This record gives sequence, C-alpha cells and structure tokens, in this order.
Amino acid sequence: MASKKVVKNGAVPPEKFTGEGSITAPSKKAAGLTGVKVAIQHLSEEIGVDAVASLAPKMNQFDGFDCPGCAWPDPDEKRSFLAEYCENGAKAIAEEATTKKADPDFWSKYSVFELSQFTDYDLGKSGRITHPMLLEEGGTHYRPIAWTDAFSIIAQELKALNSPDEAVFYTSGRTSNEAAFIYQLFVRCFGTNNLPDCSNMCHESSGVALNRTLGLGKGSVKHEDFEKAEVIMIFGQNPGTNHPRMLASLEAAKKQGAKIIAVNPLKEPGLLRFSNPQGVSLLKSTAISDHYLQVRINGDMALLKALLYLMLEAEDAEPNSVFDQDFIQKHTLGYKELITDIRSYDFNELVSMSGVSEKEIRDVSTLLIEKKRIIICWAMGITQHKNGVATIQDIVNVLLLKGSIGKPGAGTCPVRGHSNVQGDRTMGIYEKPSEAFLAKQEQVTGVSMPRKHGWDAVESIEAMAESKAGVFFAMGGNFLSASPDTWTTARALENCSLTVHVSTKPNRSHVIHGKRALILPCLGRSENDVQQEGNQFVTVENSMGVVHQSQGDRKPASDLLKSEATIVAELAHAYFGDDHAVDWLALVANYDRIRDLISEVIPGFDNFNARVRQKGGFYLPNGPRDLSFTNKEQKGLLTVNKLEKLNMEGAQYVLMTIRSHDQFNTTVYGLDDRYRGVFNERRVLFMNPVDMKNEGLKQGDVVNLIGHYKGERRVAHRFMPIPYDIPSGNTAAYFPETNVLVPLDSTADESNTPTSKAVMITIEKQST
Ligand SMILES: Nc1nc2c(c(=O)[nH]1)N[C@H]1C(S)=C(S)[C@@H](COP(=O)(O)OP(=O)(O)OC[C@H]3O[C@@H](n4cnc5c(=O)[nH]c(N)nc54)[C@H](O)[C@@H]3O)O[C@H]1N2
Ligand SMILES: Nc1nc2c(c(=O)[nH]1)N[C@H]1C(S)=C(S)[C@@H](COP(=O)(O)OP(=O)(O)OC[C@H]3O[C@@H](n4cnc5c(=O)[nH]c(N)nc54)[C@H](O)[C@@H]3O)O[C@H]1N2
Ligand SMILES: [Mo]
Repeated sequence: MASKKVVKNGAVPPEKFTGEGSITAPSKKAAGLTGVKVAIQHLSEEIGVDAVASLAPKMNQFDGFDCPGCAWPDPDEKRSFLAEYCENGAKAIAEEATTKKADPDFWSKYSVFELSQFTDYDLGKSGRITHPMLLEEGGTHYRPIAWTDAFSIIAQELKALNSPDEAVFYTSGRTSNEAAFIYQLFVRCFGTNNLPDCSNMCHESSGVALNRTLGLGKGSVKHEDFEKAEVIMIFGQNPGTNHPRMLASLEAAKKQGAKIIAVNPLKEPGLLRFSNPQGVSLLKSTAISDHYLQVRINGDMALLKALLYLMLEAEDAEPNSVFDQDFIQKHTLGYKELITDIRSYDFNELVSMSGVSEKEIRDVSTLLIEKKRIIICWAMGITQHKNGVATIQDIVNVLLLKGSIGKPGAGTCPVRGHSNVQGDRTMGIYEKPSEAFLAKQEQVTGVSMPRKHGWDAVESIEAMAESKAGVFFAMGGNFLSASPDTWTTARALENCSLTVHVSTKPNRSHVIHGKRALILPCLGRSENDVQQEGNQFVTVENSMGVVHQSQGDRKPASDLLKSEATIVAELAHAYFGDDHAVDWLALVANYDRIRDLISEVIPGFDNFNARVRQKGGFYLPNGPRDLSFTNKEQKGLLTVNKLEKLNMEGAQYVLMTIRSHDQFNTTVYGLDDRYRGVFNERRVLFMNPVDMKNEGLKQGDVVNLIGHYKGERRVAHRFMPIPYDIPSGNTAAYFPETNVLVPLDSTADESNTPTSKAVMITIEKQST
C-alpha cells in the first residue's frame, strides 16, 4: 500500500546532506579510550562537567537506576567499581539528563510546520519537555494546557468513539513494569486489547518461534552462562554499538576458552576487537570473533541448514557423538522429521545460498560437532526478515540436537532492545493476551476484560489509515519514525481525531498529528519520583528475566512532570470517575500497591514487594532453563522449516536498514558512526566496491534509493554511496531515514514484523 504524500510534508527528516561528512577506514576495535572520551563529551555537553561525576556512578548499581539504553543484564554478583555503564549508555543518560528545555517559549517560537523541518538530531537536541502541551484543531503552535484539561480532552474523545476498539494504545519499551501494568489494566478496563508495542517491530519473531518450540517467548541463558560456554554464535547483531556491555561478557567468555562466531553481512568493527573501558589496561584489546561468517543478507537459514547437514554427516559416521541422543529422546519431539528434512538438501546449494565459503562453514561445523555447551545470540538481523520465525526455529533445532538447552553455558539468547521491552510484555502489553491472563485479571479486579484480540503495530497503522480508529495514544516512543512506510503511517496519524504522546523529548510524532494533539511530559528513569506516600522506585526486567529495582534521584526537569504510572492513573480517574472497581489514585500513591496487584495477576511475582527489595532482584521462572517445557506438547519441538529464496521483485539490491553508533532508534545522539568510519553524515549507503564500480559510482556521488514492492515504487532521496566490506548485491543504510522504503505490508510470516532488513531497491544516480 504505497501511499501518496500526505497533506503536510515533514514526516521525513530533511533530505539533505550536512555538507561536512567524511569517511575514513573502519575502526579496528570497539570501546577503548575513545569510547570513554566520547561518553564524557556527550555528558558534559548536556549536563555540565560537574554533574557527570555524580551521575555516572549511579547507573546500573544495585541502589541506582537502570540504564535507559539497552536490556543487556548486569552481573548477578559483582558490579564494577567503575560503574556498569558504557559509552552509549552514557549518551542515553545525557539525552535524558540534559539541562536544555523544550519549554512553552520553545513551542511558541516554532510552529509545528517549522518543527517538522528540523532534522531529527535538532528536534531531539531541543531539550526536555516541561509542560503538557495541546495543539488545537487547525492550530499552528502547541500551547501549554493544565493536566486536568488534558485528561478531560482524552476522556471525552474516548467516550465519543463508537467502540473502545477504535482507540489504539502503543507502548515503547522503556516503560517500567508498574507503569506498563497499570496502563494495560486501564486499556482493558476501557474495553480493548489494541495494545501494539515496539516489540511488534523488534523481537516479535523471537517470541513466536521460542513460544512454539520451547514454551516461553524469552531467552534461556543467564549472564553467568557466558563464562561457561564453549561456543557462542552471534547472528545479526551489532553489540559494539547496541549492547556494548555484552562485549565485556564476550571478553570474559574468551578468557575461559570459548570460541566466538559472528554471522553478519557487514564486517562490524565491534565484533572484531574490544578494548574494555573498565579493564586493567585500556591499551590492550581482545580479539572477539574467532570466525566471522560474512553471510549474504538473509543467508542465515541456508547457513544453519548447511551446518546441520555437516553435523548430521558426522553423527551418521559415529552415532551419538554429535547429537545428544539421550536428551533428544527425553526432551524433544520431531527428530525423525527433522533428520529426513536435513537429508533432503543439496549441500552445495546451501553453501552457495548462504554466501559463506565451504571452508569456513566446515571449520565452524567442527566446533559445533565437537563442543557441547553452545549459546546462540541473535537480534534484528534475524527477526526483521520474512522468514525470521523460521530461521529462529532452525537456531533452536541446532541447540536442541546438541542438548544445549537447560544446562550451564548453553541456550538461547535473543538480545533484547529497549531496556524494559521484555518486562512490558510480561506485564500484559500485548495485543493477543492469553485467556489465562485475562481471566485472572478479571477475577482479581472484578472488571470484565475484553476477549477479542487487538491490532499489532502494522495492523494499527492500517486501521488508522482506513479510519477504523480515531484515537492514538502512545506511552513513549516515536511511532511515526519507528514504523514502516513513513508516508502511510503519517496519513494514519493525521486521520485520527486525537493523537496523544507521553514523552520526555520532542520527536517527529509530535509534529505529524491528529486533528487535535497532546504531549504529556513524563519523568525519566534517572529522576526522583515522589508520590503521595513518599519516594517511589520502579522495577524492570532485563534480557535474561531478572526483575530488579530502578530508582532515580535527580531533580526532575520540571515541577510539572508526572510519572508514567500517574499519568495513566489520573487519566483512568478522569475517564471512570470516583466509582470504579479499581481505585486508580490509591494505586499510584504508593507503587507497592501496583506491585501487590501484579503479584496476584502475573505468575512468578509472588511476594513481589519483598523479593524485589533484595539486592539484585530475582529471576522469573524460566521453563526451558529448567527443562520444563510449557507448550502443549511439554517437550522441546524440533521443527521442519522451509528454505525460501528472497524475492527480489525485479530489484537489484537488498537493503538492510540499521543503526549507526550515534543513535538510539529514532533519537539521533550525534552524526558519527565512529566504528564504521563515517563522520558527520547520516545519508550514506554502504555498498560493495565492485557493485559501485559496475554502477559507475564513486564516493561523493549522490544517489536516490528506489524501493520495489508489488509493483509499487517508493523513493528515499539523496544518499552518498561509500565502499564497504559487504557482499555484492547487499547494501545498508540507517533508519529512520530509510523507513519510507519499508512497505507496510511486507512483514515476517506469523510475527507480522516489518521486513526492515530486506528492502528491495534499485539505485539511481542523481545528476548534480
Ligand atoms: N546505542 C544503541 N543501543 C541500542 C539501540 C540503538 O538504537 N542504539 N536500539 C535498541 C533496540 S530497540 C534494539 S532492538 C537493539 C538492536 O540491536 P541490533 O540488532 O544489533 O541492531 P541493528 O543495527 O538493527 O543491527 C542489526 C545487525 O544485523 C546485521 N544484519 C542485517 N541483516 C542481516 C542478515 O540478514 N543476517 C545477519 N546475520 N545479519 C544481518 C547488520 O549488519 C547489523 O550488524 O539495540 C538496542 N540498543
Ligand atoms: N527501518 C527500521 N525501522 C525500525 C527498526 C529497524 O531496525 N529498521 N527497528 C525497530 C525496533 S527494533 C524498535 S524497538 C522500534 C523503536 O520504536 P520506538 O520505541 O517507538 O522509538 P524510540 O526511538 O525508541 O522512541 C524515542 C522517543 O521515546 C521518548 N522517550 C524516551 N525516554 C522516555 C521515557 O522514559 N518515557 C517516555 N514516555 N518516553 C520516553 C522520547 O520522546 C523519544 O523521542 O523501531 C523499529 N523500527
Ligand atoms: Mo528494538
């Protein structure tokens, strides 16, 4: 559904160059002294040198606040004296703790149209939002509004809908457990399951695949397993930038003799070498990857099948030497079917589809054949593909055949994105809740819960674009820029009668809006949260299922800020009035009450308030970790997954849309992608040097990217091609600039995740 431009432009960042971009050779290692320097620079620019010293040591300590960056866990026992933070965590906190203010003066100085002409970088750098703001129908500027008036506008608009299913309630993954729980409770009391979240565009494929095969949509490894593993595979993930603290875990694993295998079309410097900023000597660095398999984009499944093929060959030669037959017999189903399927492939064809050399595949297969404790990690390079679910199921096949689930040093490790995205799901932020969850919540609260499943992110955009929904409410995030098919998403938001964003900082979703629009400013993680009964802490769940406290102690950016939980409670109170089965205001007077309710509704949270007060928090139950599978077969499922070629649709290149080192999703921290050697420019296209030559392109040329899908054409203007170590036929560029090219209806099978890592394009040279 390619859509014509919406009435207003400005849905995409200005399509122009900084004019000062420069390209150098990619860096040879990640972190190190430069990382420390850059971290301090970002913090000093935003909050001043003095404040840096008091802030950084609080991050990720037992009594501090959880880093608002990624979801990589902290060590269970030891926390470094130098603080468990990283360069990009420091940038995340600088972004939140900034002393700059997007106050009423700011909003009266710039019209919404003028703001839409800002770059994403400039929008974000305008500072923290200090007041609730309203954009009236036909208005040109946001104006401050009282909180009570804001809540009554929302309540009125919700009441005016024909059905609760005409409202959409989005969540980004920074929201605390307490806020997420009370939010979904309000939405369901209101009467809908339309609770899409950023997971829909992120790890949904992991959730679907892991739920089916192992009975739990989360990973099975613990932090400590990294030091016990013999082999760690990292598929489609760039930890040097997106999960920097993972490099320290990998370094520790290597010290214990683990072999690390990176699988990635790009030679990511962050996967090659690492110099630990918290290590003894910053000048020493560790080689991270022992093998670097430079697959073709989406060549992962062919690679996995080639590895399975060689493993089976070795197992045939010496039964029970490769596969763990005892484990397979006790804990799995589907062995025979899988083996028959593996035999049916032509090995040479698998090798050629993967894009990796036969020798490298054979070398890596030897490790998988000989070793018994294997961890496989993956992220967006796997999930954001049409066959994302199937590829993850093949990852699970490898692990189950090796008996590498439910034992130390082994297991699945989907590396999560947002710092509490996993916790939000646990709290019920999900458009397809289980009957058990709804029934329990109904029983505990006495309010009947809607049963009809709701819309995910893509379905919500479709519904709004077709005017089936009229109110869009976002708990955090930047829905416009994070979603696929920017012009269609813009039209969807503009179709609403009201759009509401609970936000900390201005972003593009505030300037592409419904007839009326509200911005509700909230507290950030690092800020002190005082409610009626005193200081509050919140809780979060990391990528490995540890639930722990997070407590900020900085003075809030403005006296008018409210916590996310309070915003929900006051909205619920405005909507339901005093006589509702749930006492919303009492719940937020002391978050212990929300946690008591969570204890009653959600399994694994018994005695929540006491257990979360213990140092480091507690692990949630994890079936696969304990070899108790809760899927209906009560066994680990070996699955047969069909191998399909990417459908090129007449395009010449596959484009993956990725993150630079200087951004957090749609928040642009800076304009450098330091490890990859790109400085001061975001509109770059990474290309194979031979492809560039064949296209008659040289560095400094300007190209337009033309997307092809179902005969539709989409364009992203003005990119600078740069030669890079990437397979021929493959290209890469940053999102959100390239989200105009991602078709809304091109999604992964079953998980409905946009296929952001396989956009079919041709490249047109612009005459300059
Ligand atoms: N600093 C920082 N930290 C972040 C974020 C951020 O934006 N900035 N975002 C957070 C979020 S929400 C998430 S989900 C994570 C994202 O973390 P990542 O998944 O690491 O993020 P991407 O940049 O999307 O990178 C995907 C990697 O997959 C590779 N890739 C692409 N296609 C393929 C493929 O077909 N096969 C293989 N094997 N590899 C492929 C790319 O080359 C790239 O290295 O990070 C989280 N942490
Ligand atoms: N093409 C392409 N598109 C993608 C991806 C990709 O790889 N390629 N990745 C996808 C992925 S993995 C994800 S997770 C999504 C991300 O989608 P989102 O989560 O929607 O986007 P973010 O950019 O993380 O949201 C940033 C905004 O959150 C607000 N914010 C920051 N901190 C807080 C807070 O503490 N509370 C509240 N209420 N608001 C806060 C700020 O106003 C900021 O502007 O994007 C997806 N989109
Ligand atoms: Mo994500």
